[in-house]
Amino acid sequence: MSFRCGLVGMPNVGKSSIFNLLTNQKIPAENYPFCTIDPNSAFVKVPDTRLDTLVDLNNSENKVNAAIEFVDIAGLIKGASTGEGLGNDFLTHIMKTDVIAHVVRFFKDDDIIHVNGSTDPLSDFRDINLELILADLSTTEKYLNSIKKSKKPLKNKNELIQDLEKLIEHLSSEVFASKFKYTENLAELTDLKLLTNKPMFVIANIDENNDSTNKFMTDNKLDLDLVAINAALEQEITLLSEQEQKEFLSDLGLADTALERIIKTGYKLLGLKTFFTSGPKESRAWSAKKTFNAIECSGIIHSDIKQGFIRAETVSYENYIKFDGEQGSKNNGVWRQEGKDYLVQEGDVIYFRFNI
Ligand SMILES: Nc1nc2c(ncn2[C@@H]2O[C@H](COP(=O)(O)OP(=O)(O)OP(=O)(O)O)[C@@H](O)[C@H]2O)c(=O)[nH]1
Ligand SMILES: [Mg+2]
Repeated sequence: MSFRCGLVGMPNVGKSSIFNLLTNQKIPAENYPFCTIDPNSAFVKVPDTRLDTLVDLNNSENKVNAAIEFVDIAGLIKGASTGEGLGNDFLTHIMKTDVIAHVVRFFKDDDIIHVNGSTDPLSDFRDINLELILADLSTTEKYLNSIKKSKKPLKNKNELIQDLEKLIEHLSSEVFASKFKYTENLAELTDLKLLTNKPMFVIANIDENNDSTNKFMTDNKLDLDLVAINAALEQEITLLSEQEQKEFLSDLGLADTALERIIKTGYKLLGLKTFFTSGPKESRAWSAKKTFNAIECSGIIHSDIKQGFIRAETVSYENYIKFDGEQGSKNNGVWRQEGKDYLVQEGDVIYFRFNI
């Protein structure tokens, strides 16, 4: 269960540079607006030191990290929802993502063209959000029309029409769909897909002298997460060893790399947890929805395991390490037998018993 994080924002704000930084790629990131046309995507391993420890402990032949996919999307400008700039292909690209990383330019550099002439994080941010809302408005209006015209007998048709009209009114007041109180009727509409229903966080592309992110958050009255990245600086330090990078970042008061901070935010917004499978052949980290029980987690590994599920033999990561693996955990009475309804905990090491 990997998730897809889309980098969305104005042209020339550093989306492709951040994409390169996160994914270790070298796609073009040049000083001209709309440098990116088709989206670029790449999978990145989710770093997890617990997995490294499991590999060492079991001498595993293979290590498989959980993965996250980043998609670098073309820049949007005011009017994009009606076809300005590169048109509204962006709708489809953003629609395919699970979480939106809204990249906002805070860095000042007169040499780097800004499509509006000058850097104004707040107004850039609002312009892009408005385009997303307008795109949703148009989607909802089309949807409403198709319901009105539909000859198919629909249960609760009148209520549905009223609910859609309320949603249109809400979007018209320039507020994200995620803030709308969905009725059961509307929540059931799996084919009404809206961009502003997706979880969003801000990536602030800052520089040494321009970290006005606190002011930005207060002025915006935002309850969104914000990850500040100095893309130019972090790109430079990728040449250093991992240890040197950590030291450099900690001197700046940052405990984690940009990638780690983004992954933490994504996991939080999407409500994800990690569990492990580990043995001499392979140690692997899996991501699952926080709400997933043992049988649902087993299905992430393979549908056969889910189908033939017998039980989950489970131990917490801390105990697994403390008692030196499976045998030690069994000897010390911390190796548990759990049924299909067991709510898997963050960091559990699991051995699924199944029968096919
Ligand atoms: N000074 C400075 N320049 C940066 C920074 N991040 C990116 N740039 C430069 O800004 C220009 C645009 O960067 P890109 O990463 O291509 O921007 P983009 O958002 O992908 O642009 P589009 O693909 O056109 O939408 C490039 O010349 C980058 O080198 C930064 O943090 N500081
Ligand atoms: Mg780009």
